[in-house]
Amino acid sequence: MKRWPTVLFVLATVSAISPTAGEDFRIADFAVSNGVLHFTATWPSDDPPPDGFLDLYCRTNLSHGAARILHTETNAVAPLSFSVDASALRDVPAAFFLLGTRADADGDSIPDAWELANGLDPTDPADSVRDDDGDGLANLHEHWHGTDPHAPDGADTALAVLARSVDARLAGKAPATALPYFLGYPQTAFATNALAANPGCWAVDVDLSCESPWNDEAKNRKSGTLVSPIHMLLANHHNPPDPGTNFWFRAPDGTVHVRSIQAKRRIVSTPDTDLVVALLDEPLPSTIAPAKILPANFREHLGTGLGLPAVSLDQEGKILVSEIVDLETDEDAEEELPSLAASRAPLEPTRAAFYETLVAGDSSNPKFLLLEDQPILLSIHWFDNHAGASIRRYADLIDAAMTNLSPHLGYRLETVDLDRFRKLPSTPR
Ligand SMILES: [Ca+2]
Ligand SMILES: [Ca+2]
Ligand SMILES: [Ca+2]
Ligand SMILES: [Ca+2]
Repeated sequence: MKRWPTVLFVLATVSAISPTAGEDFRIADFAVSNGVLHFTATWPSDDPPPDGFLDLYCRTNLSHGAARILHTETNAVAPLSFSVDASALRDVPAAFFLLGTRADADGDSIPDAWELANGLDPTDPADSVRDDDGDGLANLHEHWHGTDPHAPDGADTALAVLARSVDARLAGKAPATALPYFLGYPQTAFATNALAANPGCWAVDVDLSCESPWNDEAKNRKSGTLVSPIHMLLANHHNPPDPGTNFWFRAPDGTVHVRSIQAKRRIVSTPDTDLVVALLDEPLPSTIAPAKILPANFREHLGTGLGLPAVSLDQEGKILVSEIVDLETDEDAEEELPSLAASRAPLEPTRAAFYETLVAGDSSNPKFLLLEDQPILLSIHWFDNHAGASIRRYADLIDAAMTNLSPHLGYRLETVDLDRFRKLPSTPR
C-alpha cells in the first residue's frame, strides 16, 4: 500500500527573504498522484526569476537534514506547471517544499532559498564561511556539494581538507606570537646563515623550504619560490636580481643551501603576468621541496574556491591568512589584469585575526593553499590585497620558460592530486 507524506506545504519566495512573504508566488492544484508531484505556480510577469531559474527544494525531516533540490526550471515563465518525480517520497511521513529563485540578498553566493531551507541567515554573508557541523565544509561549500550543513557528511572533500588544514592549526593560537614563521628574521640570520623556525608559529610544521626568504636588497626582502629543483619564480616589477645574485634555502632540519641565479626569463603574456622564471646554478637537494601547483581539473573539486583560506608570506617572514575570492579569475584586457588568484580579508573571524593587508614591499612573496602539510602555490604577490597572477593559468608558459632555460633537464611544474577526494556534483549550483 502506498503512503505519501501526510503534511505537504509550499513556502514560496521570489525576491523577498521573509518566510512569510510568499505573496509573489501563487500555488494551485497541488497534488501527488502515481508518484508524481503536480502543481502550478504563477507570479507577477514583471518580476521574473533572476536568470530564469526556479528551484524546488524538498526536505523530509523537518528537524534536521539538508534541503535538496528536487527539481530545477531553467527558463521559468509564468504560469508554470510542475510535474516532478516524487517516488522517493513514498513512505515519507512528512515533507517540506520550498520554491525559490536564485536571488542572493546578502551576496554570499548562497541563494536566499537555500539559506532559508537550511536554517541559515539570508541577510548575513558571514554564515557562508562558517562550518556549523564541524565537518570542515563551510556552509557555502555544503551548498556546492549538496551536503547537509548540520550533519558531518563532507569530510572526504578537498574543500573540507583544505579548510581544516588552516583552521585546525589556527585554533588556540595567538596572532601576536604565532604569525612569524622565522625567528630573528632576517637581519641576524642573514649574516650567520642561521634562520630559526618559530616554534610558536601556527604553521611551523608546514614545509615551506621552497621559499627563499633572504634577499635583503634595498630594504625589501625579495622572496623567490622554488618550483623545480633548479627553477624559481620571482616578481618582475620587483626588479628580479641579476645573474650571479645568491639565494638561500633552508631545509626543515635547519640546513642552509646557497644557490646563485644563472639566467632568467620573463613570462610574456597580454595582459602582463609580472612573472619571471630564474634558473639556478645547480639543483637543490631533495630536502628542499619545490612548490607544487593546482591540477588542471581543480574546479571539479574546488569550484571557484570562494571562501577557502589561503596563506601568504610577507617581507617580515610572517605567514598570514586570507580568503579566496577566485582561484583563477578571467583575464581583464580593459583593466590590463591577467588571470588572478584573488583573495579578500577573511569573513571567518579566527582567520581574520591572522590577516594583514599585503603592501608593496611584500611583492614577490608566495600565496598558497595548504593541503594537510603540503603547500600548493597559487600566486606570487603583485598588488592589492593578496592578488597575483594565477600560476595555474600560466603553467604552460612557465613550463615553456623552464624548458627554454634548461632544455636538457626536462623539469616541469608538478601538480598535486586531488582525485582521491569526492568531486563536486557534475552540475555545481
Ligand atoms: Ca545569500
Ligand atoms: Ca547568508
Ligand atoms: Ca560543514
Ligand atoms: Ca555537512
